[in-house]
Amino acid sequence: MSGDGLRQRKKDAKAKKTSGTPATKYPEISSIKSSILLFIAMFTIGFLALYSPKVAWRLISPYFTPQPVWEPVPPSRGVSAVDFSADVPKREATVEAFKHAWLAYERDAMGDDEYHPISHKGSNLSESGGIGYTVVDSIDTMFMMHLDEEAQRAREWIATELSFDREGKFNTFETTIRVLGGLLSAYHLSGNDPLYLEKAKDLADRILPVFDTPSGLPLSMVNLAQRKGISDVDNRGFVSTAEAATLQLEFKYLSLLTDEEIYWEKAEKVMEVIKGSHLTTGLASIFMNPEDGRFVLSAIRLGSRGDSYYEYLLKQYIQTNLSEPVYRVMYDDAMNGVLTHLVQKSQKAGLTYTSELIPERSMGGEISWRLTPKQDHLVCFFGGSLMLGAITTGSATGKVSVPPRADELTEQGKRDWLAGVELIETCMRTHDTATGLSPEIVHFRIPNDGIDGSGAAQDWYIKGARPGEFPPYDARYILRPETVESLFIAFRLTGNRLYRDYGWAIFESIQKYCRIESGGYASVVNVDEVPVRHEDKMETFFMSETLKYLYLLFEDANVLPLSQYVFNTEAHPFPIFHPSIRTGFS
Ligand code: DMJ
Repeated sequence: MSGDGLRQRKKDAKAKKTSGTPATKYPEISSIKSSILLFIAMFTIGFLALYSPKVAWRLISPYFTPQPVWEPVPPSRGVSAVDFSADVPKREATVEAFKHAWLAYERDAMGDDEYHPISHKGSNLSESGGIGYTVVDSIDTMFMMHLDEEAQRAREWIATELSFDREGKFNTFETTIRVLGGLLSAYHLSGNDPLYLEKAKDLADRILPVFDTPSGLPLSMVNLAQRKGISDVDNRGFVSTAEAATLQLEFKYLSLLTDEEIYWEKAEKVMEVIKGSHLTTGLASIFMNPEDGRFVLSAIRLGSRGDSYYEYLLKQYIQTNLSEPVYRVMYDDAMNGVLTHLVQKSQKAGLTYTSELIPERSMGGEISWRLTPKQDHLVCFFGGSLMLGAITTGSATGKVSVPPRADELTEQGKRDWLAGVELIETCMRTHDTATGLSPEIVHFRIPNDGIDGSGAAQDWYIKGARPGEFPPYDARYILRPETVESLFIAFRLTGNRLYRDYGWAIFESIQKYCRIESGGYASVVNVDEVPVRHEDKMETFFMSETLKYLYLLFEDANVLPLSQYVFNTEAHPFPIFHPSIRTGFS
């Protein structure tokens, strides 16, 4: 240490000796003061405990209730956090898998909406011909994977064969997220090839009439040739909440690209109607009535028909660069409702999972809600979504670290982040099956559920699975992407190698049990049975989502960064933008 440094230390020590506060100068006075303060505090708490025990407990409980420890990510198995560069061999393995799927489809069923890899056949959603369901859903994955020749052939088909002048009942939501979303993303990633925007506009114009209802909520189906909305008679004309509220990213981006406000207005109106329906708990039932714009008494869940409603609340806020606070309010309300009412802990291992609320009407007409410990595979998008939400609406400081530090998040942000991390762990536990694939639906054990303990050794089980009988619907794996979607987000937000390891394990299981030797991939009917039995179908989201998220998990994180892109619910990335003229409703 230099002489100057030593002199400074001596000065500091002297200053400390002489500059104490009055209390430290006269310790006896200080201790009398402390005693008086302690007495007043004890007296106040004693008084409150007698007359208002709740208030007293609120004051003292933080000192007695253990506070959750901030552990932002689960520990990597023996490996510390890694950098974000590509894991090239694993990334390239996903490209090979994509080619195995695509080339078989192209060989057997080019242009058909869906592919059946075992019978080597294609099929269409309507008898009047395909609408490019598989081709359009896959093309942006080809751009990302630099499969230029495949992308060129897909473009050729779109240019020469694709027509939306098709009679038949097409699902409004599926057509929007897969085909409109795919075209818009292809437009952006191709460097604005006008073909894709032209097709996107043609399709959107055919879909628009679905919004012409008394409330502005869309009808579930559309006849693209007639440009006419069609009621879903199977569901009494109701539209599911996820379907109504998962069109907005696509229509708003189209509005930006074409400078035509009609797309924006129609999509945003839906959100205004939902907000106006007064969701006191922030939770949304899974059906709404397009006639009056109200919620219909029906289940509340994060699974089918509910899932992407919650996803798009957050993503609409992100899409317009956090410039529309109404979505932040709606999202935060929804998360408060979900975390309070739906998120549960399992009995033995304390796994975080989500339940469903099922309405029941008594003979006297009174309604009560039954909590059911059922979790769809679809819910597994929610772990990553919660983490993304935590650093977005739960950020206390604006920009947060990777992974975020406790002091960078609000209390709600910390709550959501931890729940997201835990939910991903739970989803990974549902992969603890004979195939390493997770089932379509799991149930968690609750007291008095009447389940034979030997049939459910772990905290969750597949309902209705009986030895010797055909597997129930719940036991299937249909090539869904939700868990790997969450792993991709979690890796980008933490840099934790564990998430890549998890993703690789799932990819290996898919390779082992879903890959069809002659080409393509198929669903398995029971994830807990080896050798597997296949179902002859390769869902379009396998190439558009599952393989894309796996590819991006192993790709350099500078590619499509989450700070610049928002992924639609079918994994089609759109750039984040700042809207110049429109403002959200309030
Ligand atoms: C996809 O079509 C979309 O992610 C949708 O939101 C629901 N899930 C399927 C894939 O599982």
